[in-house]
Amino acid sequence: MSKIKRDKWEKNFSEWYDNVLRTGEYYDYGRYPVKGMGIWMPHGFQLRQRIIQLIRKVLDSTGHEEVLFPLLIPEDLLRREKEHIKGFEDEVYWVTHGGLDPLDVKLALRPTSETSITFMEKLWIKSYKQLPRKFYQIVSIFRYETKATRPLLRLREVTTFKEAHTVHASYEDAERQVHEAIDLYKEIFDSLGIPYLISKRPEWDKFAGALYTIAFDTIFPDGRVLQIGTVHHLGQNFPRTFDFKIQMEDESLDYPHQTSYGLSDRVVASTIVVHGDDTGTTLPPLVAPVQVVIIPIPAKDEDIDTLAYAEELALKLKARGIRVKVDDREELRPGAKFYYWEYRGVPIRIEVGAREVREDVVTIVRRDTREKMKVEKQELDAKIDELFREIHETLASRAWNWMRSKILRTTNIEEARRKIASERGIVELPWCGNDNCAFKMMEKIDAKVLGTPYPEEEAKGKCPVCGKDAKTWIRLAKTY
Ligand code: P5A
Ligand code: ZN
Repeated sequence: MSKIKRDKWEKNFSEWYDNVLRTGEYYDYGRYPVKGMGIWMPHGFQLRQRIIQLIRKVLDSTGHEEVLFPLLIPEDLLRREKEHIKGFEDEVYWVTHGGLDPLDVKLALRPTSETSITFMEKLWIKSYKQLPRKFYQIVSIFRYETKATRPLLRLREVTTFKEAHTVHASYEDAERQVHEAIDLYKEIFDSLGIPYLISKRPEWDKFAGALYTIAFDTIFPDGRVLQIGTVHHLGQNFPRTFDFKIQMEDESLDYPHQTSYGLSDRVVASTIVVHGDDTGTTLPPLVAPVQVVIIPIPAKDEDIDTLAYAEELALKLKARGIRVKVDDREELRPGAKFYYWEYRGVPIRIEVGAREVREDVVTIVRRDTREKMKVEKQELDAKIDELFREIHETLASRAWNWMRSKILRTTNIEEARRKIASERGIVELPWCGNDNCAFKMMEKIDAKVLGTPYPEEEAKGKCPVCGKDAKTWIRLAKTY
């Protein structure tokens, strides 16, 4: 049924990715003279903007309050929580001068904002009666990443960092917030048709300063795993080091509990990538900057004005709030226009030629399946609504099926090793819960531990390293 090819997408992903970002005018990377930093180009910027809108809508409607903190964090604040700074020490950019004067206190470009936000929360929040409180901001953060940088995937300036920070009177309430955050992230990823696997990260890979970390991962076409979002239970760690105490219900003074959770440019990248194919991508209609493109095919018969017909259609669609564009460029042939909009992921193309005008119909081509259909003009509105829904469903289920096909459950370490070596993806093995067994698996399979399924999932069988009864599954993969 599908005329979609995904050979380059799957076998030559790296090249495919760079090509789509550039040809589709999403993100210009590798040419600006600072490593790890790129430029959002107009089309990419529009997509990013719509994804931000979606994130805002989800957070605003669940009691999150948007704020905006300074970019700079004084050194002593950033250093207070010892585990936190240990985790970020190598990644911080420092501002050391104002003009020619050396600064008394070095200032960090925020790598994340737990410290600056906790500092202010202490001034704002005095009592359990003010809790819970949920803040978020969408800002640039800076991390001097030492692993190989990749456009949108590993940046040194993360420009679309959505960070949420919440405060609670009890451990349990913070844990409830972790669950809410997971549900909200599911909603966001589902709205974008991005498939995910949720794992509790192992102790040695949790966020610096957290009690535990729950992560969302997706699988990229090359079989490598990308972490696309994380939710952390921070416990009382930051309040303790900031001496941030509040009045509790039983009149005592105690430290509140926190959570934080974050998304980044990786969400925009994943939206482009998971719905990709050999001639670009299909963007989910919800966030596609252009949802319908109309291409007039010049008619030989001079009495027939395909452009006027196209513009009339566009006006009607626009009036219904649809993001529509008529490609009336004279210098490009229709074929070149098709190609141009395919890279930009436009979900629906309408072709208008002499026949369409004469018969009062339109020809519609779905970007996700390339299926072509003829529709009566007066049925166009209903057809577009139906197609938007169908395209979203088709994209999401294709992406989920593809990801599921890359996950292998096995009790055999050698089989897991072969699978990772030949096509990567994710392997799941029974695990006794002992860290040393996990390290052995990493070594033998030559992959990284992602963690254990969340919510917890019991595994039957034996740990293939020590032979003891397995408690749960453990996931391993090659990661970005
Ligand atoms: C949660 C928000 C935090 O920083 N503090 C505030 C917490 N968590 S995190 O896991 O370190 O980052 C959140 C998500 O951001 C993405 N990410 C990146 N994206 C692109 N380039 C980077 N260099 C980068 N670093 C982190 C990941 O998706 C991560 O889950
Ligand atoms: Zn074991």
